[in-house]
Amino acid sequence: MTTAGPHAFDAPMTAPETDDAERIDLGDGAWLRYIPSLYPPSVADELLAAVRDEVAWEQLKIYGHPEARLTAWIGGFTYRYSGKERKPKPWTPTTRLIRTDVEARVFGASGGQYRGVLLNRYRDGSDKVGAHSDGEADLLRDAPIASVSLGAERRFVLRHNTTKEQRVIVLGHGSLLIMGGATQRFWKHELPRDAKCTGERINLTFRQHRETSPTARSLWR
Ligand SMILES: O=C(O)CCC(=O)C(=O)O
Repeated sequence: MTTAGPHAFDAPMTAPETDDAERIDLGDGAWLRYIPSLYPPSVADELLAAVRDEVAWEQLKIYGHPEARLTAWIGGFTYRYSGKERKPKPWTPTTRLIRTDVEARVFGASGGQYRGVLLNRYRDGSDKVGAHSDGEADLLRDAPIASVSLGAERRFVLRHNTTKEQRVIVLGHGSLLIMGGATQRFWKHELPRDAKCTGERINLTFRQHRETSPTARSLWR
């Protein structure tokens, strides 16, 4: 496999190099950082309850079938993915607070920003998201995607597009997973069903969009 060369929209390789981050090198310029405790359990409990209450959840239909989870898109612009156009909802106090913490961990002093977050709410283990990559044209290529988990532990499965190599990470309450570099180009990820899981989980996935994107607006914040 070849590593794709530089690209006009390539993002800098940004990742927190801290002691509490588990570094996972996926090869070909793809990498993960897993921080098990961005938030201690008591704080994560409060954030889970607040996000659940503040956010206007929707159950979208794909090709006429309801998705097996609830979602929300928060940000300053319309997000196009999976053939859908998603109008944004405004930031809530708690999603804004989490965004600030995540930006500090991911970008540090470089001052990078996330201008949108896709939220997923898995009511129990029968909710899931199928294998996909977050590779929409409007996303800044190779920019770090930061995923905060609140609530029940779930298995997050990555599978390489050609070799089919598989990596599994158990995403814990209050954790932060960063997918960076070429991860979205060479790997797909999914959150499979888990018949044993009875608890609820909320996930916030922060993405960076191209400022030049036709869908980007000046209402970032
Ligand atoms: O819930 C998760 O951890 C995965 C969410 C996800 O894959 C996505 O929003 O693209």
